[in-house]
Amino acid sequence: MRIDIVSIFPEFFSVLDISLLGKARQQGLLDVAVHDLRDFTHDRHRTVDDTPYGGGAGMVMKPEPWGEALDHVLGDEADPEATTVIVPSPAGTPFTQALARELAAVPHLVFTCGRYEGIDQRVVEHASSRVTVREISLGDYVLNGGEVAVTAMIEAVGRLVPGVVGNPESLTEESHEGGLLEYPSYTKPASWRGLDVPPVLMGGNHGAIASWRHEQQLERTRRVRPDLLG
Ligand code: JQB
Repeated sequence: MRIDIVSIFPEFFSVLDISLLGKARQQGLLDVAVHDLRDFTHDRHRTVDDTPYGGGAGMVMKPEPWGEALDHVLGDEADPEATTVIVPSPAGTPFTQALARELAAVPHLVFTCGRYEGIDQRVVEHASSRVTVREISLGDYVLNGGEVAVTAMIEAVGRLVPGVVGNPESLTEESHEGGLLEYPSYTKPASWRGLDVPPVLMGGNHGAIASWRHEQQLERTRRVRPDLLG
């Protein structure tokens, strides 16, 4: 999978050099390139923002640098099946595990990291005439820009790319894949600070363990996320 990121803070994404995604990049499973939006400006101050038409607080990102940056990363690509531009926004559709699965099947993802009050809406409109564009929100809270959201999205999508997570079974057993939260996990020692591991997990009865875990998933989901049960 090819991933391009455009941001005025390219150094933010050094985090992608480490851990699981860093290894996946070294193995060639993920090809990540980070681009500085200011490299696509032409004035001496490398200006990326301006005042909003219609008034209001804050600044808006100018369309011209974004247009040039997207022209650069998209090249002559025009297949809406093969390329998706992701525009993180508090006004986007919610990011979910199902959406992460969809995006993991797209060969080329382009992430646009806005700042200030966001990007001139015509950038979305124009890119939509060439490739698939999705405005996506990480969740219902306000961040200062797209970088943190993009990092979370790349981690969630990247680990679903075949080969990135060593044991693919660990992908299906976790929270949200089966529509339920995951069951609680325990490791050694069997007793710690007066707290014992649930005995069923130490009995070796695999049927009993599976039903206990499923019951825990249901109880936990009912208690903390009843909305998931519908
Ligand atoms: C600028 C962003 C998020 C991108 C996601 C999420 O856009 C704004 N509107 C009002 C106030 C502040 C901003 C700041 N901002 C670009 C940008 C916020 C994403 C964002 C997001 N994805 N919350 N905030 N879940």
